[in-house]
Formats: sequence, C-alpha cells, structure tokens
Amino acid sequence: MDITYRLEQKRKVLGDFPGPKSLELAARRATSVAKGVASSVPVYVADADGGVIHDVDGNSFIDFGSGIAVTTVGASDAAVVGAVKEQVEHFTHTCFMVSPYEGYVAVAEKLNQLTPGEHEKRTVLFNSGAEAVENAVKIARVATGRNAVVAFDHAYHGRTNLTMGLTAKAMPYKHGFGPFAGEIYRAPMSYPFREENPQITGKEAAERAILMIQKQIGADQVAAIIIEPIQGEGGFIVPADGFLPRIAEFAKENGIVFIADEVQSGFCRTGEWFAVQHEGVVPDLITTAKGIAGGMPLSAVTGRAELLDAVHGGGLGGTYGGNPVACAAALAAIETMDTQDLRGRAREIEGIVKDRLGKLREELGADSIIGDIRGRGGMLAIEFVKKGSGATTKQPDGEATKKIAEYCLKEGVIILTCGTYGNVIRLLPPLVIGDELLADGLDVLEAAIRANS
Ligand code: PLZ
Repeated sequence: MDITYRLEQKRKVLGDFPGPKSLELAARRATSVAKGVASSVPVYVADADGGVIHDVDGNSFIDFGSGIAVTTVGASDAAVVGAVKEQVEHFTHTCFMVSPYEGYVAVAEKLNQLTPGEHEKRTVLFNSGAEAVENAVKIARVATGRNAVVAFDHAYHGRTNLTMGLTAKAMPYKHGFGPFAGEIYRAPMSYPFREENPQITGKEAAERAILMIQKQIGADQVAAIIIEPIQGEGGFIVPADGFLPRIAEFAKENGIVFIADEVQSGFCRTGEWFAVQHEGVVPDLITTAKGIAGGMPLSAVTGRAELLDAVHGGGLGGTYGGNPVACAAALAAIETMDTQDLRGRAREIEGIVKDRLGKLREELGADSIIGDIRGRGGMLAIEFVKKGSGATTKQPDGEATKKIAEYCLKEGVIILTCGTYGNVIRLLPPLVIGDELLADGLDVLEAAIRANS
C-alpha cells in the first residue's frame, strides 16, 4: 500500500463530546429529521480520509465501520474525488434509460470481468443494495417462471418491502411495517458457533436447509435461493466450509437461481474480490453495492447473460440507476483497489486483528466474554457471551457488547455492533487504514474488552 493521506491519521478526542457544534446540530436535527433514523455516534462529521473521521468540534475518530462497509478505499480517495470532479463538470445526470453514456457500460464490463465465473454475463445498475436485491429476485422470477424465494435465518437484505420480507430480524427492521411480500421462505443457516451439534459439517447443515426446501416448498417451485456468503447485519456469520458449495450445487441441480448477496462482503472486503471465491462458488446472480463506488450510491446485479436477458425490454431500470457520477466513482474505486492491492491488505488486516484478539482470548481464559472470533479479511467480528457460559449455554451478552462499543467511542474509536442477539462487535475498517492507526484502535478495543470482562 502506498497512500498519501490528506488528513493526519491520528486519534484525538478533546475531553467530553459531543462538543458544542455537534450539540447544536443535534438540536436542529431533533426538530427536523424523522426520529426513525438512528445514528450510531452523537457527533457530526466535518471531514474524513483514510482511517479517520473528523467531527465538527475538532475530534478525530478512528473509523472501524467504513459507513457500514462502504468506504473501503477511504471516504475521500484521491482517485475517486478526481473522477467525481471530472464527471460533475460535464454532466451529473441524463438518465441511462433516456440518453445513455459510457460510464454505465464501462462499469458493467468491469463487473462482468471481476465477478466469478467464465460464462457470458450481463449487468444492470441501481442505487442501493436493497434495490439490487429486489431486482435480482425479479430477474430470477422472470427467468424461471417460478415464484418462491428462499432466504436464511439471520439474513439481512434491505428495508424495502420485498427485502424486508427477506430480512430475518424483526426489530428494528420489520416491526410494524408489514404486511410483507408473499412466497418468501426461511431456511436454517449454518452458524458454527451456535450449532446444537457442534460436529455438524457444512454439507450436513446444507442438507438440513435442502430438506426444508424440498418438504416445505418443493424444489421445482423455487425461483431463487438468496444468501450472504458471510452474513452481515445478522452477526458476521461465516457458514461452515462446504455449506455454500452444496447449496449452490442443489440450486443448479434444480434449476434454481443461486443469488449471492455480496452487498456487504464484496469488493475486496474479505480478501477476495467477492466472498464466494473463498470456496470457489460461482453464483448465477451476484448483487453488489456499498464498497463498489467509494461512497457514491451505486449498486448492481451481475450474472448469467441468459438470466438477465430473459427480462423483456424496459422491464428493468429506474431514474437514477447507474448515475454517471457514481459510475465514474466506481471505476476509480475499483482502480484503487487494484493498484493498492486492497485484497492483500484485507488479508493483512485479518492476520493482525486475529492475532491480537486470539492472544487476548487466551489471556482472559476460556470462561471470558469472548465467545467467538471470526470473519475474513477486513470483515471481522467478536461474538460476546455471558461470562462463564462460553463452553455451555453461550448466552448472548448484548449488554457487554453495547458497553464495549460505548467505551471505544468515548476513547475515539467508532465501532459497530450487529447480530440477531445484538452481541457482536464487527470490525470493518477502511482497507486503506495504516498499521499504526489500526494498532491504536485495537489497543482501545482490547482495553474496552478487559474493562467489561
Ligand atoms: N444486502 C448483505 O448488508 C445493507 C444496512 C444497515 P442498502 N446493510 C447495511 C441498515 O440498518 O440499514 C445491505 C446488506 C446486504 C443488502 C443490504 C441493503 O443495502 O444499500 O442499505 O439498501
């Protein structure tokens, strides 16, 4: 990695925060912004670069969240900023459905080339992850002439009506927002840390899901199986080896479209371009967003040409889908990922973090609150359990998790939680974070875990 940062890569908290400027903005927000939108931190952003976020009162936070896995190349990568500036000076929008432009085509070519599989591919662009997921399901339904869609326990696929239905967790995502779309079925996931039988293999866990599909839906009724190769909001759950390949194989045997939702796990985050590549799985459709465009809103469905081209002309689209500024940003972000070898950097980060956390777990002993350390690349997590329950009941400790995140924030490290039981801390630093800053952030996290052990 050879990066010149614009902002000093240092953590700096000036006593108590939120400071006066953040408080003033919070007061304005209270009377202007809908209460339903929650923010993880109480400070307002002035600037962000590399691994730091500066607030309006002069504090500098270490960013372990990347705006939920988005700013993989940083929040103001020079190449992305340059490409965006260049594009806005020419045109900000024409609508690809009205008057098309090269950027859209170039992003489609890039995605077809980068996604797994040597088959002929096509891509369609949208704005958000949810929109991509929703369209992947539409495509699968048209291509198969079937209706049913299978999602998994702990899944997160978005907040629109169809994707809420696919998402597992009720509070806060679905509560009160129904009725949900029909023909959505939920299959059991492979969740190694919480399996009743810890010996169950990935293949066996897949057979458990397949049996449910066969008995409760009928394989020939299923248009698509959708899965996050590493579940994000659900708790950074990495299925046991062999689970994904068997599910993909079952889909293939039964004419079911296998959709990998790589909105969170894609674009170098896990140490490969896409997380399915760790197990050599080739999805029929792949949904991407977040990291794809260095923070600009862009998402995509990429996959087998015969599936995407099964949709009638005019059947896919949207006013802003594949916005030219977002496309320019995507091409630049992908270039940065390539030239800075951010896949390699993600693997380095995995090594550094797992080494530190592994040592801490050893030191704190088997009955500590650290239940599980897992993840790949720069998508890593710690699942916390009530002290002493780790070897037996594995009782989730959401309280301790919250306190650890709060401790980190107070010390100037932004850390996100997740998980069905709210007991997982996830680490999603920008992959361009430097070693020193990463180590400093981990020092804080370690202290936070010790203080709550
Ligand atoms: N699929 C796998 O992770 C977005 C959303 C957090 P959008 N995850 C973060 C929140 O509270 O809203 C996500 C994802 C996976 C789809 C989505 C949806 O992407 O861009 O938020 O629509």
